[in-house]
Amino acid sequence: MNLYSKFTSKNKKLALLIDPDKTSGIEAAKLAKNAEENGFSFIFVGGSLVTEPIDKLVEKIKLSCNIPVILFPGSPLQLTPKADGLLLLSLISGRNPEYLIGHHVNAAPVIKKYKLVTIPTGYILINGGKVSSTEYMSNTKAIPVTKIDIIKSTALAGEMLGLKLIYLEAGSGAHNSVSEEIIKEVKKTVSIPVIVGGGINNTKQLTSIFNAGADVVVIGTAIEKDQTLIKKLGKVLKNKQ
Ligand code: 1GP
Repeated sequence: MNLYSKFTSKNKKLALLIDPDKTSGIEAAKLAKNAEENGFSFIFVGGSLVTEPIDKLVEKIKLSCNIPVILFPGSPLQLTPKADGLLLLSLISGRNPEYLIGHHVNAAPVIKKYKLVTIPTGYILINGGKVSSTEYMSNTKAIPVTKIDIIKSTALAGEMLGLKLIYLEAGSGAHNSVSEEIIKEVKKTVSIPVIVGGGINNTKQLTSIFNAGADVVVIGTAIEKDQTLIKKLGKVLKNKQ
């Protein structure tokens, strides 16, 4: 099965996000194993600002689990051939050319050399109730939650441009996760899989986000704070299959 088909499969999917600056290699390996045992489909690795080398971290995660380890990079410095693939993010909610195509030009030869499987992803930042690291680091604005037509058109334009996934991002540690209404509307608008992340802290939120139509849900901060959440989130996932 190729990597992209793991995103397009009908079943609901959970991804654990590991930020290399917040989690050591040993800890990341333990979390990844736990996530796999509880039905998670992917481990995403990345962050807005990563100062630790990610090679060794990815290597350690790979030794502890068999689910795909996918780079979710905040910058072209966060690349390693050790990963199974890469979400090649284009920040289509923003108007900063560096995050739309500039960094990609720098990264492309390295990605080719590393033979990384890439999945072109339309990354849409939606206001999560506070200024997110993504917003600050990318020097772009998040789309206001009330501008649902703009969010839908952005996702549709991404699909028409040939992007293969839409990622609705409220920002890591967001006060408000992406609303059910936004997820429902985007799902009605595009036919590619929709990933949702940012500020998801509990099973109730996860259930409503899955019910709204999210194909993949990404959780990082809440699990960093409470690892017992992995099992609880896994149970929600099981009930959805
Ligand atoms: C951030 O969507 C991810 O890019 C996950 O967010 O850390 O808030 O779970 P959290």
